[in-house]
Amino acid sequence: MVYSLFVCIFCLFVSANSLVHNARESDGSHLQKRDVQNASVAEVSCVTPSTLGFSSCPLTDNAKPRNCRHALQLGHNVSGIYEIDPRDGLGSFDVYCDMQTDGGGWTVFQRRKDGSENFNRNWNDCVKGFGHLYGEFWLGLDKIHRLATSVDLRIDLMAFNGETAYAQYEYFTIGDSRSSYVLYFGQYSGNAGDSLTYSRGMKFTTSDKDNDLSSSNCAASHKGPWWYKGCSLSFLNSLYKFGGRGWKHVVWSSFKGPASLQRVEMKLK
Ligand SMILES: [Ca+2]
Repeated sequence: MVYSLFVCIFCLFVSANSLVHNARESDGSHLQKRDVQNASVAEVSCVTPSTLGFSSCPLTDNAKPRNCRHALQLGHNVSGIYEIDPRDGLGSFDVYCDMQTDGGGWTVFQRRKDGSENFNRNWNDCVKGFGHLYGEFWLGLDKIHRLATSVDLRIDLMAFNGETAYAQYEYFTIGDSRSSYVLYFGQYSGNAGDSLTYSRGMKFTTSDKDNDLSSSNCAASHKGPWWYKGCSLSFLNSLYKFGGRGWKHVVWSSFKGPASLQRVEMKLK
């Protein structure tokens, strides 16, 4: 009798808690729905980390950030992998967001840091992307095209002696596949020197697709795909080698001449 009574009280306790929990859930979804209905544009500011915590925010498709800058505006200020949707009807994908450098909000599309990934890839690999977002990677020309819509390009560089520098370009844009991802951007700023303006207006070249202005294939001779003219002053997709020197290595010539670099990140905001 006493045992039954105890079980019954326990059941009531669980049921009551469950009701409260369900009420909270339906409140939450109701609020979310109302927010979606009231939104004047196709984006919804979901519950931010400052109110309920990062993981408690169930993102609808419309609430996915458009890019890392948008993710930062939504309150996500920790560097890491985020699912973004550029709202171009082509769907969402994962990117690495740098939320520290220069105010954060940078969508990283290339990283070299330890030589673990082979960057001397063919055209299809460069279009689709390769590598790991926490390690070395190339996001892929199709995705870079979707993100590079007259935004700032920042290139962070570190030499093997630990010295750092950066180059930044405004209005960074690359064309689509029909243009062979032609490269456009505006003014340079920074302290690494300008090793990219030489490549302005150039198409992307890989060892199996020669779009450069040289009689040879610059990607083949410099061991890495890039926006070559005839050929280049920067080789950020070429061979990674500690102590390496020469124009077949990870080089930004106005920073350390032909000396191979220890770390590179290319990012957009
Ligand atoms: Ca050529």
